[in-house]
Amino acid sequence: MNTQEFIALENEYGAHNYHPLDVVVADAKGCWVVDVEGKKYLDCLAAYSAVNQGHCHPKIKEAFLAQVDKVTLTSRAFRNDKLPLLYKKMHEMTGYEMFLPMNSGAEAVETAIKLARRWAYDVKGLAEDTAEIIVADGNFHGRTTTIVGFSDDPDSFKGFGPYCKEAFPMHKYGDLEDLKSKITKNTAAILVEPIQGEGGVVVPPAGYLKGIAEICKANNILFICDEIQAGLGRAGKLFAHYYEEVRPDLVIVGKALSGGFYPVSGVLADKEVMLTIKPGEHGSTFGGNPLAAAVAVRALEVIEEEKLVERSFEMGEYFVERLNAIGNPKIKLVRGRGLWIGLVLDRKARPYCEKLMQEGMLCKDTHEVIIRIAPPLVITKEEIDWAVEKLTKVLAEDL
Ligand code: IF1
Repeated sequence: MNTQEFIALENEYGAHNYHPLDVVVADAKGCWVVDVEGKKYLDCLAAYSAVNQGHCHPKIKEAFLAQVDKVTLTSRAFRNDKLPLLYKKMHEMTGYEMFLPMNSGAEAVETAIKLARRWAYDVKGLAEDTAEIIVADGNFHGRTTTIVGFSDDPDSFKGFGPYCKEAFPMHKYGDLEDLKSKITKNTAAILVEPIQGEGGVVVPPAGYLKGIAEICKANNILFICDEIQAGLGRAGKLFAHYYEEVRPDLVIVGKALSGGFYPVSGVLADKEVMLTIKPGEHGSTFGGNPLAAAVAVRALEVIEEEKLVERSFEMGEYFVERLNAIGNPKIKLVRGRGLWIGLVLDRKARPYCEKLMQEGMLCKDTHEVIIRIAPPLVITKEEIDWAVEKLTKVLAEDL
């Protein structure tokens, strides 16, 4: 079948909940994907940062295949011989006392919400059903009904209500004074992304995360940091909140935790918070299964062995420098951290993403005018040069 046939089949029988670029990927390795016609593309989205380690990483693949030969799923009704190793690895890499594994990012966010509420009732002493979790405008934390209920993007929330708005007061992202004004005696937690992805790679003003940590400490509130997309090297640090030397009470991880082989997510916290949830009170059939754990351990080891965090920082600086040097007035701003870059245009970005696709480079537009560039962290200088050449050429056109 060719590209058009695959697209026709998908449009006929698949739900229309996405508007993808019309490239049908059949093969991928490292930073490159190949479509069904055999055309190669540089992947500058990296599956929304799930393949930070590069597509089909050979070491993760080896761990995946070895585990498939042993046991893939036990459920948590029994123990397995891989999950403890993931717990240990998470602890050693991050310093948090405990980890609670789930599958998708949204599930991990839900888990953090439940942990924060339970902590608020059992430890902080709030009255049952009164806990408030402050969120930010422009947030993106997933697609479950609770989570879309505190989104301010109509595409996310409209037509899926009713919601419990009072439980999630919203403050202006980056504005500590506004945040303070939203705190009440019932505030249990503050939930933010350290950098907003869907918002268009929005880096908050310096001191914002530090300010949140101080406000949380002063008011006995939990700081929840959603590192699902920003974390595990994407932003040039293991976690994006390291830029401000804060230690959130809960850190949510996902995406690159499995290098794209398998959905693996979870929440990091210390015992005071984690042990508030008791046996039988939370879980998931697939969460913490041996295949997920084996893949996640190897995915984390690859980040360390290949120094992907440091690479992201260095290559990100180089990429931004080269983008700034393009000097095309259509580029209003280049922003981001590490290999997570938003190219803000003075016009609609989608036609440029489509043209880039024709040139062999895959990027995703967001918020109309922003081209999001987030390649696998294994990208080389030569590949960045190649990408800049394509961007220079395409942006010279009036689309
Ligand atoms: C889609 C964005 C990226 C996330 C943060 C939780 C989740 C996500 C910070 C939920 C998911 C995705 C999913 C995606 C598009 C996407 C995205 F543009 F919306 F913001 F990556 F840039 N927290 N992000 O970014 O994780 O349940 O999806 O595993 O296609 O909807 P999930």
